[in-house]
Amino acid sequence: MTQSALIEELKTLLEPGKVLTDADSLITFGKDWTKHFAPAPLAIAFPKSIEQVQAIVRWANQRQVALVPSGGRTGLSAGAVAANGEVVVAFDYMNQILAFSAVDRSVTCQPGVITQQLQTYAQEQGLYYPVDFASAGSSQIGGNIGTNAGGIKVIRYGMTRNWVAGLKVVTGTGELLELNKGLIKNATGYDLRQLFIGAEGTLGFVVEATMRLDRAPKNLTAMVLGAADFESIMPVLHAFQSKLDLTAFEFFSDKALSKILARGDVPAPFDTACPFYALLEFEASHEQVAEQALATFEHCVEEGWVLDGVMSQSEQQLQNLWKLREYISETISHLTPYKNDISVTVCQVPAFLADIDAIVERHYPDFEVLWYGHIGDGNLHLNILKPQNLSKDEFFDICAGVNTQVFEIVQRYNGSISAEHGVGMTKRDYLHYSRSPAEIGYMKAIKAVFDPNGIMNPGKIFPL
Ligand code: 2HG
Ligand code: ZN
Repeated sequence: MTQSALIEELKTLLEPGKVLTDADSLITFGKDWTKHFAPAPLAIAFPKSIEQVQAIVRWANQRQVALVPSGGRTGLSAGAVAANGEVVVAFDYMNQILAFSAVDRSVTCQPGVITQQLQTYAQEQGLYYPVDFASAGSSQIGGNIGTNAGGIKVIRYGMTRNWVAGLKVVTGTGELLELNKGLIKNATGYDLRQLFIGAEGTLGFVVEATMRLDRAPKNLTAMVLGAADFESIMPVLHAFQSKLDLTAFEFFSDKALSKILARGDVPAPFDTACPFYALLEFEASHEQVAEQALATFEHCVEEGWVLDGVMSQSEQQLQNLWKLREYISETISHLTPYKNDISVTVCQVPAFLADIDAIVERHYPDFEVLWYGHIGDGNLHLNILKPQNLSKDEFFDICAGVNTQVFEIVQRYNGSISAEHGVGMTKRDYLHYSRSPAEIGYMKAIKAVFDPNGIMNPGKIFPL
């Protein structure tokens, strides 16, 4: 069948105008925030109902057409990139909040609901959706579930997985499954819901999700602390965690901070220059909590771990302190960073970071390296910036070599090659550094059960 005949057939499954093939749409909807792969989809399909999603999947099986799910396309691992003539299934028209239960503290959403839309909706009900990250204004719930998104509050609230009470999914055969149906307690064998969370659309499409909400936090307060050296950050974490329930514990290097300050629109936290900074957050629900935080800060200064610090006194100051950390990724995006999103257990972080730093310094002394991330969860973002004298391709080729060395260290520490961004295409060749051959074998067997014809996001997680 010709490509145009396929497109005409696809159009009959959807409402008029809901299949796009113009060059702009193919580029826009064919890629995410990664820069490694050129988008080349066949068409973009916009279903408006579960039935239409099922019809697309059945048709794709019949015609052996690969499908790529598309949410807010903010991914950083090319999990939503269509580079091989696939049909992109975009959920922009399935973007409604369908139901709310105050008693269950749950919201039922279509997959195209923007993360921030869910956060705002929760707030309007006096509740809280705690999964949060810089791209929450664009990313969609379906994509958050597909990648098991993490972000800045994981230390307290966990990842997206913790907040999914029920899922409706269309499997790779077009079958609709209702998984867990919002239950808290359900001991009836395999929890298939969990398989679809973090599956990056390789098993099927998430077409509806019931998300849990939490009580709203009271008087969130942030501190930014300047650490004497990297080793000091872990005792600081330990000191604060033994006194307070932290809602975040992030870090960034002086180099990362200098990029933020160069923007000119974010105030410096204080004047003292420090090699690393920690940003921590807690609920100052009453006076004693803030006093406890200040006493712990003083203890950290006396120990020589912390050189300077600041605590937010207003909502505006809280936001400004968060900008120091949350704006980093976007601020450096034009510098073509080579990204790594790696994790180890928290206690191993200092030795792990030192080992990676040594490798990069020894072999790639000309590369500018920025460290930041969710250090309270053991999740580090290693960003290497492209030197001006290298082309994008030359730079990424060299970085592939760095990757192997970094991932050997990750493997030695029993860490993860992707803490929160997913495997997608950028890390599929390295999966064996984090998962054993036996595990990968079982993973592939699971995919074959839900997607026997291999039409669901092929080439993601595993090589084609
Ligand atoms: C963050 O924590 C995001 O800011 C992006 O996960 C990380 O830019 C990155 O490498
Ligand atoms: Zn992150």
